[in-house]
Amino acid sequence: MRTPAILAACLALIAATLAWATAAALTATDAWVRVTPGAGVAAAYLTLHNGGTEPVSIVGVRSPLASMAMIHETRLIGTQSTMRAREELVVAPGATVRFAPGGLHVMLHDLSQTLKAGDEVPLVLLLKGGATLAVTARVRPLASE
Ligand SMILES: [Cu+2]
Repeated sequence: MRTPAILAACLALIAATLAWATAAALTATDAWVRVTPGAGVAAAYLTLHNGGTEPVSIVGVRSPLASMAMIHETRLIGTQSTMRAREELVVAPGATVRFAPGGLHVMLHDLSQTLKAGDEVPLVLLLKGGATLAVTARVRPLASE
């Protein structure tokens, strides 16, 4: 009975192809980091574009320079600015999602080194299905918007 083995191999191949397709469809540009001196945390911003025909879900972020990284969203509730974690961020086919001060950002906690303008911060976006997208963000001076 060889069919199950062949079927399993086919499914594995399809899964691998889907994961690759997902990663290739999502592109990240304009990645940068704003540091607050002495805070031990920093916010990273970037622009995501889904050039594919399927939604792409981002389910996590990692950085070798931070012990913890997560997607946050800043919202104004009344006059109070609050941040909350986004467990999953879906980028629709053809959509562009812009992370920017006052909105979506990647929060970097417990930085392992002091960041200064011009430094590069590697980020890895974890996509649903197991694919990843590596991005390099450059540190900009504090006054940047
Ligand atoms: Cu935050």
